[in-house]
Amino acid sequence: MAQSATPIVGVIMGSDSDFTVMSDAVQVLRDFGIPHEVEVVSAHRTPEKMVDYARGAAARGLRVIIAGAGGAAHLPGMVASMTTLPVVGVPVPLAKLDGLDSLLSIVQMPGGIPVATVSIGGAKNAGLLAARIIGSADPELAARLDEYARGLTEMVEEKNRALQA
Ligand code: RP5
Repeated sequence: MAQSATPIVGVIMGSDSDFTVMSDAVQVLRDFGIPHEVEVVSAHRTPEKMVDYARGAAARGLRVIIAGAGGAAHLPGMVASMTTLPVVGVPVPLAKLDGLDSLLSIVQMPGGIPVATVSIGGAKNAGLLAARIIGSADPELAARLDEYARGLTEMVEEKNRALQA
């Protein structure tokens, strides 16, 4: 899958200041060659853009949305309320409460509107979860995700061999 192809994963965040965290998700999508787009969409500062983005996402070809925000992190949940695409939420840690506020704002969704919430600052896993969702209907990508998992196993074994040397 080429980067120039139509994006199938949307990475959105409440502020450009979130990109230091969210870039980990983007890196995973790049590494797996998954066409994606990156955009600042704020639930509070650009509410109408958020509505348009969420409502238009599926029709534009997106299959997964990764949404990151910090503090009063309403973006993932609000987007999930306006699309049936899977939404992966990333709690971005801010200085004051270390991301606990972001986590609770994203994870405590009411029944009926799911957001798959990763750990505080866990944008890498958000990228991998999006890849797994896409990979569930893409055997070639699924094979590369298997290979990635085998690489993690091998890395641990190498460390064990080094410990025993
Ligand atoms: C949230 O407010 C954003 O997601 C960001 O994490 C936080 C702070 O935004 P800035 O003041 O850095 O733009 O909506």
